Amino acid sequence: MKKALITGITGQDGSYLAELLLDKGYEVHGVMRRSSVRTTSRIDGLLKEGRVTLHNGDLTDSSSLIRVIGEVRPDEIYNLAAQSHVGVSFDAAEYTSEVDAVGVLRILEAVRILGLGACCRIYQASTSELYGKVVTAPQNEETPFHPYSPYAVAKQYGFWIVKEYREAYGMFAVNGILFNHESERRGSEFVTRKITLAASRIANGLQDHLELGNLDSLRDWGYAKDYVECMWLMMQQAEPDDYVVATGVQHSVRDFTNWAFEEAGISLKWEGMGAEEKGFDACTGKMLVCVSDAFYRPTDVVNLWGDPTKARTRLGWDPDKTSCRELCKIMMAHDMELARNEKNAGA
Ligand code: NAP
Ligand code: F7E
Repeated sequence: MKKALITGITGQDGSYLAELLLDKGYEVHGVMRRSSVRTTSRIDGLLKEGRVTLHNGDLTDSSSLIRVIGEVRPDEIYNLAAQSHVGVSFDAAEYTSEVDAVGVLRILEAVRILGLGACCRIYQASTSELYGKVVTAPQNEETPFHPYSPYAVAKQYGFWIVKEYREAYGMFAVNGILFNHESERRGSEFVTRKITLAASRIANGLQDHLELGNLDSLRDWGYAKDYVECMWLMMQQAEPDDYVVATGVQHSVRDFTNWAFEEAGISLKWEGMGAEEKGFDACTGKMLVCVSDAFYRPTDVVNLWGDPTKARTRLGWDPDKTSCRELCKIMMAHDMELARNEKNAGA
C-alpha cells in the first residue's frame, strides 16, 4: 500500500486530496499545525472513521518536518501548506515567505537528509499568481513570471527550489501551477466564497449587503475537487515535470457575483463606475453590492487565464469537467442550505 503525506491537510485542497488518495487505496498521513481553535472541520468525517493519521508539525519548523517525514517515510509528499491569502501576504510578508518559500526548502531538505530522495516523490502547490502582472493571455508553462505580491514572490522561490532539487539531486519533484480553484469548502475570505455566502445570507434576510474590491478582476476559476485529481496524475508520471492546471475559460468577479445572486433568485442591476459602482436588486431597487477600498490590494493581479493543453494532452486530465457557472451553482446550493439553517436556528 502506498503512503502519502499531505501538508495542509486541513485546508480546502488537502481535504479533497485526502479523500481522493483514500479512494485510490493509499495510507494517508497529514501534517497539522497547533491552533487554539479546532481546524479539522473539513476532515472531521475522515478522522471519525480513523481513515487518516495526523502529525503535529509546522512548515516553519524543520525539526518537526524531519521527524514526521522520517516516521512516515512516505512514497509521495503533497506540499499544500501555505499562508495562501494574497491580500494577507501584504500584511504578513515575512511570515508568508517563511512558510511559502523557505517551507518548501525545508521539506526538500528533510527528504534529502533522511536519504529518501530516490524513493519519495514531492508535489509543490505552485500558483497562477506567479504570472502576476501579465503581459500575455492565456498563460501556459512557457509564459514568463512576474510575481505581483509578497505571496507570489514567496511562491516563486518555492517553484524554483523544486526545479533546482529536481535537477541538482535527480529528485522526483513537480510543480502544479494551479489557477484559482474553489468549492463549498473554500475559505470565506476568498472572493467566490465571500460572494456565495453573502448572496445566500442576503436572500434569507440575514445580511444587508455585500462589500467587494475590484469587480473587473478576471480569473480562471475551476472546481477544487477536479484539480486534486490532476495533482495526483502529475505524481504518477514516468518523469517529473511542471503543469498548468486551469479550465481555459475566464470570468470577472462581477460575472460571478451576478450568477450567485441569480441562484438566490435575485437579479442584479449595476450602476456607476469604479469605486462608485453599485449592484441593485432589479425588482426592489435595494442596494445589495457596493465597492469598498478595504478590499483593494497595493498591487492586484487582474488578468489570469490558463491554457491547460499540456495537462490535457500529457496527463489525460479533463479541464472541462466543471464549468465556472456549474461551480457557482454547487457553492450556492451548499451556502443557501447553510443560510436556511442559520435562519431557522435564529427563529
Ligand atoms: P487553504 O485552504 O488556505 O489551506 C492551507 C493549509 O495550509 C491549511 O491546512 C493550513 O492549516 C496550512 N498551513 C498554513 N500555514 C501553515 C504552517 N505554517 N505549517 C503547516 N501548515 C500550515 O489553501 P488551499 O486553497 O487548500 O490551497 C492549497 C495550496 O495550494 C496552498 O499552498 C495554496 O497557496 C496553493 N494554491 C491554491 C490555489 C487555490 O485557488 N485554492 C491556487 C493555486 C495554489 P490551518 O488549517 O491550520 O490554517
Ligand atoms: O481574489 C478580487 C481580488 O482572494 C481574487 C488563492 O487561493 O488564488 C487565490 O488568490 C480576485 C483578486 O483569490 C474582493 O482583488 C475583489 O483580484 O479570491 P481571491 P486570489 O488572490 O486570486 C491563487 C491562484 C492562489 O494561489 C491563492 O492561494 O478577486 N477581489 N473583491 C476580492 N478578493 C477578495 N479576497 N475579497 C474581496 O472582497
